[in-house]
Amino acid sequence: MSRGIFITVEGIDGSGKTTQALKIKKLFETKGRKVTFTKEPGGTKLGAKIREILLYEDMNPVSEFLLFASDRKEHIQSLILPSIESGRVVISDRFHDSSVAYQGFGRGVSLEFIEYVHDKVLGGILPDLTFIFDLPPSKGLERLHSRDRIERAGLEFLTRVRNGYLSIAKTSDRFIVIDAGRDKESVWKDVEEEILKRGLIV
Ligand code: Z5A
Repeated sequence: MSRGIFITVEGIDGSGKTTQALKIKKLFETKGRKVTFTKEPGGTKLGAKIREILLYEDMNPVSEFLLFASDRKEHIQSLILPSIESGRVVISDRFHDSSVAYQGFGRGVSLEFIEYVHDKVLGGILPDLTFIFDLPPSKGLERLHSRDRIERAGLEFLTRVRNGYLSIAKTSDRFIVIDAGRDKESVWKDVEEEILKRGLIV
């Protein structure tokens, strides 16, 4: 059986990560791998309900983080771990690093608390590879026309989130920062090259 692989895509809203994640999925499928393509929030049935609350209700930043963590617990237990254990490639559009960047750096929730919950409550699972699609927030918002309350939080907030991503990118070699301000094909070239370079396709 092939080894399970866990890949996540991260970045501010409108960074183009979903577009690139779909290309990663296609690449692995072309090579005969079974892929679980999922997202946070909302990768499970319960998560879809949590997502509705998260995107449209105002709340305290700690409550917000704990709801993202509840969504993640369900996601890890019912989909991510079983898929990895059965040898699939799991591609998740957002995961733990979104909480660090948005709730931690963006909203000021204690980074130690976020890491504690991740390690002790959610089991501490981390991706093999995380692409951070880096883009100036003004460019991301232009692409999206601000659809929900998190996107509407504005430029200052998204700048903190972006800087948060760039700061955590220095902490582990699982992170790859990609300049997302270019056309889709140029971005994809870099993503594909990194996947091949890391020997994830055999
Ligand atoms: N959130 C959080 O705060 N904490 C957490 O722990 C987690 C999440 C897990 C989820 O929103 C929200 O939850 C998110 C963070 C927060 N903030 N907000 N809002 P979502 O799931 O609804 O959306 P999103 O994750 O932010 O992604 P998105 O809005 O779908 O955008 P994207 O994935 O970055 O981009 P895209 O869908 O690939 O592309 C967006 C548009 O740009 C589309 O029209 C593309 O055709 C276009 N595009 C893509 N690439 C390019 C390039 N290279 N050039 C030009 N145009 C492009």
